[in-house]
Amino acid sequence: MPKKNKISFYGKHLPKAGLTSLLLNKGAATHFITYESHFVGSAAITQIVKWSSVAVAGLGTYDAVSGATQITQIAPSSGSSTVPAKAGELLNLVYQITGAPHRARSWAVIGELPEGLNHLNSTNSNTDGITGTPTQPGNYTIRVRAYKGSNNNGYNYTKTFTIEVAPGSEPPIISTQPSNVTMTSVNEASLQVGVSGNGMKYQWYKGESGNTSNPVPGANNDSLKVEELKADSNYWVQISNDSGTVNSQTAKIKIVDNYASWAEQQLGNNPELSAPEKDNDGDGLTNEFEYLIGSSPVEQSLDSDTEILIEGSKIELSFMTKAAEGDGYAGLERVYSIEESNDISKDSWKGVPEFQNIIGNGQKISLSKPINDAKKYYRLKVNIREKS
Ligand SMILES: [Ca+2]
Repeated sequence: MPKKNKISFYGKHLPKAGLTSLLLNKGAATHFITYESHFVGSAAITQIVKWSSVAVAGLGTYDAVSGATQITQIAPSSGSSTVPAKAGELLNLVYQITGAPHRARSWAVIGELPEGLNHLNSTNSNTDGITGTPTQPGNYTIRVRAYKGSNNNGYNYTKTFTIEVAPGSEPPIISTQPSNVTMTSVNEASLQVGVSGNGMKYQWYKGESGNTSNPVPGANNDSLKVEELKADSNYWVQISNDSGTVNSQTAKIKIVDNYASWAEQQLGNNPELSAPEKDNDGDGLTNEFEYLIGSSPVEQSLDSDTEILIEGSKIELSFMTKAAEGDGYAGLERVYSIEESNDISKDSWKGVPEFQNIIGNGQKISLSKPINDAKKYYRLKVNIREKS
C-alpha cells in the first residue's frame, strides 16, 4: 500500500476526537492541548507538548513495521515492549494494532496497572492508551488485548508491555551534617556533608547557616578543607538539585592552640629547636617556660617588672601580667596565681585568697600583706589554659 504521507494515512483509520487526533495532528501545541484535555489535566501542559512531538515523530518507526498483525507502542518509546516512566511525572502510553483486517472494536488491559495510571479504553479504534501519573517506582508487566468485537468479544490479539517506573526526583536530603571541629591554628580540617539525592550542586559559605554573603570560592563539592585559621570560624553548605535546595547546619571550627602549635609558629618545624626543654636564645628559660610566661624563645628575656619590697611591717609584691595573644595563643588565656609558704616544703604551698587564676590582660597585680611570721615565701604560678 503506498504511503506518501504517513500521518494522513493513519488519520484515515482513526476517530477524530481525543488522543488519536493529538497523535496525528501536526498543528500548534495549543491545538494538541485542546484535544489532550479529554484525558489529562491542564497542569501537565509541558509534558503534553513534549510527548506530542515524540509521538508524531515516533510514527515513522512504527510505520516501518508492517505485515503480520501486531500491537506496537507508539509513545513514549516507539516500537519497544518496555515503557519508560518516572514517579510523579505524567505518562502517556499509546499503542496501536496494525496488520489486523478489521478495526479493533474494544480493548482490555490484563494485569495490574501502576497506581495512578488509567486505561483509556478506546472503542472502535486501532489505537488505545494508558495515561496518568504513576506514584510508585517499580516494574509492572501488563498485557494489552485488542478485540475484533465490542465488549471484549471475538478474535483478539495480545501484546505484553513492561512499564518501568523510575524513582522520581527528590530534593537533596542531608544524612550527615558537617561536624564541629576543634583544632590548632597550624592544623587543617576537612568538613564533610553526607547527602542523598541526584544531580546535586554544592556551595560552601563562611558564616552562619543561611547567610550567603560569604561564599567560599571554588568550594563546590561535598567536603571543604580549611586550614591556617587564626580565629574561631563557622561554615555551612547549601545543596541543591532540580527538585529543591537544603541548607546544612552550621559547623563551628574552634581554634585552640597548645605548646606544639605555638612552637611551630615561633620556632618552625625543626624538633631540635622546638622541643619544650630547649633554650635556643640561651636566657636560661626553656621554650616551654617562655611559652607559659609569654616571652620570646628567640630573644633573651629580662624580667624587669617584678618587684618585691619590704615596707615597714608589710611585704609588697607586684608584677605585670601578659595576655595570651599573638601567634600560638589562639583560644588560650594566661592565668596567674600567687601561693605562699612558711617553709617551702613540698606540700606547704597554699593559694593566697583573691590572688587565684587571675586572667592576664596586661594589668599590674599588687599584693600587700602584713608580716606576722618570722619567714614567709611567695611564688607565682602561671598557667596557659583554654579560654573560659
Ligand atoms: Ca629561652
